[in-house]
Amino acid sequence: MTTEEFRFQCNTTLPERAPHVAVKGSCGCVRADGAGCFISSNVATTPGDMTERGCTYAGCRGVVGGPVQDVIQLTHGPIGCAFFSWGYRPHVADDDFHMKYTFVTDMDETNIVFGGEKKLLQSIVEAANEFPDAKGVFVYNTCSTALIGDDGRDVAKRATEMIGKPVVFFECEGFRGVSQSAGHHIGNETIFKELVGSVDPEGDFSRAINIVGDYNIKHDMRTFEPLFEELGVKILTRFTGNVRVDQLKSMHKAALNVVHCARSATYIAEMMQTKYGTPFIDVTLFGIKAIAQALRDTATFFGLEEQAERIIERELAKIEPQIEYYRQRFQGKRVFVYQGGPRAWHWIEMFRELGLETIAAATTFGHEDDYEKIFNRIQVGGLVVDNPNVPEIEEILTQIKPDVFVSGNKEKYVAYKLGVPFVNGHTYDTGPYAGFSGMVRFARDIDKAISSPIWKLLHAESRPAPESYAAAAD
Ligand code: CFM
Repeated sequence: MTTEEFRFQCNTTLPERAPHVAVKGSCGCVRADGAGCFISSNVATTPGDMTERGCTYAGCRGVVGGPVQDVIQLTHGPIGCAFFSWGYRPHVADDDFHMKYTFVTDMDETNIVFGGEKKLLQSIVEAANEFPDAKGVFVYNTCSTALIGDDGRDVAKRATEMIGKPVVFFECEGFRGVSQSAGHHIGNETIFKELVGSVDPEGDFSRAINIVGDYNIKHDMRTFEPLFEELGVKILTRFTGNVRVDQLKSMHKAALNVVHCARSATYIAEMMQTKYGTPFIDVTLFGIKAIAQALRDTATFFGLEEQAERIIERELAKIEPQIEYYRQRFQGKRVFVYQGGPRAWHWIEMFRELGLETIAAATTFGHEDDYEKIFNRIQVGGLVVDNPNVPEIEEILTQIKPDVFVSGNKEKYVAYKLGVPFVNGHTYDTGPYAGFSGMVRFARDIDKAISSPIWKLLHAESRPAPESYAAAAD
């Protein structure tokens, strides 16, 4: 079945889903650049829709605040909020403090009736005493504590004085936005207001950059940071992969912000530009052309073009033969990619470089600018879906039959049950996938998924025996 002929059967009772599904070129204009294509996005989920979205708290605690390695990450709310945001997205820091511990005020019925402020203050002090090496406390508000009106900001102020370390309160209660995307925004604003610029170290920062919007999933940073350093720039701060809280405080000293995840972190780059005049550039650190361009753009800013070309040439020579091997193997293979936001459009380019064709692309919480890029990059006839629910994902997998599905933990088992080769593009089962070396690893994992003999066996079970078998049996 081609994507143009495809219609979701599962949505007959949910007509609100129709504006969230589009096929590039279906209006007949067939513009290769996708300009004019439109899909409804970043709006509230329809009640009854089995969405896979996360909440505002998830975006703030899990994505932006969570990776900061040397602070206590404290959830002010019921224990479930803390448990389900713990370790789901691996924050790979040099020491794995956050994989070992999670902190929560554990609000129960009595606290909800009588208020949780006292419990919050006690929890902050107790945690700070138990873990004296921690350099501060990040407190995340949840739906329940916001609804009862706990004044967490005031508690944080008092606690800061008591423990002598920054206590940062994030007003990221789950219901505030339509998805985790609002939590990214709140995380950016809070860190900017509470921490950035609070210390002013001396030194030469004329060649200092911040890597903004990378979260060091399975050590992604190891693939590209040495290349930036080799250019001759100094990486001052990361926002927020493997970062220490003191590094966030001084990130305003950098000469340039290099922004990778445009969805989750452009906010802070824009705020720094307004307040401190720090320019920023948008880059993509996935894919061969993109990482080369990221190095070139950074180099151009500092006048280091020659070094950039040398590094790019060397790295390309290392990986090209391997990429070519996979390109041969991937001929004619089709991908369905479903990521949270930018990775969907980052990776359409990456797949193209590997000789794979993207037949369907979806995001959980992408905004209009993400979809513009998806429409621009996907081929004419490509299916684009905003915030797909599980029945929709099942239909795409069973009807359009991609050769490989690239998505996250939530979709992994749906794919396996349906016998579809799968690669975990969110938290990576192996990885890292960024940079030049990550591209080879990504290709290897896609190849392993597609070529695994398990799929043939699995489909053989469910299919009627081929005629030749029947003939042999006669
Ligand atoms: Fe940015 Fe991310 Fe993403 Fe994101 Fe995420 Fe992620 Fe993602 Mo999973 S910050 S928007 S909220 S690139 S956790 S590292 S993979 S959905 S596309």
